[in-house]
Amino acid sequence: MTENTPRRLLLVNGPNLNLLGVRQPEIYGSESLADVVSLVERTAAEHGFEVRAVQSNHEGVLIDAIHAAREDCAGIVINPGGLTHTSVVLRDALSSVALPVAEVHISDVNAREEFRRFSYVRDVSAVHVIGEGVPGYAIAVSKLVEVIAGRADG
Ligand code: CA2
Repeated sequence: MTENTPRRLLLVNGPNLNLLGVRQPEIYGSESLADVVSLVERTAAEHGFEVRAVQSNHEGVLIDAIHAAREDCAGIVINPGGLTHTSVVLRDALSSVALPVAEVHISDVNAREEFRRFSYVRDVSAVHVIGEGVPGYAIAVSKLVEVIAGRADG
């Protein structure tokens, strides 16, 4: 990490994750999106980072936020929701900004329907946290900060 490394992370939550805590608690738990943002902010703060959080049901909004992160963020924590399994566009956005990415899934996507096993984001992400519930976002932040520190030292 150099003195020029921005002390900010982008948190991206994709389509339908605004419904966290409201629907399907048996799969996604009872914590809300606000709880996720608060957890990520607290964890990032422990490492000296602030957070810009975006959730959208619109792919283009997510892509604009990822492009903007190039200017002032050191890394991206993303739960792309269902776009994980469908979106070349989202993958291209992540790979174009060349920031370290942590891919998070609340549920164990490998233990659900077959179509959830494939991720367009997997091989453009340095960190993967899958099936750890909402606490997985905190794990992702800590691992991403390690990657950021390691990159800038190299
Ligand atoms: O497990 C995850 O975090 C997912 O990324 C969630 C996506 C799903 O399409 C992925 O396969 C795995 C779905 C997000 C929808 O979230 C909801 C939350 C509460 C109620 C309804 C949907």
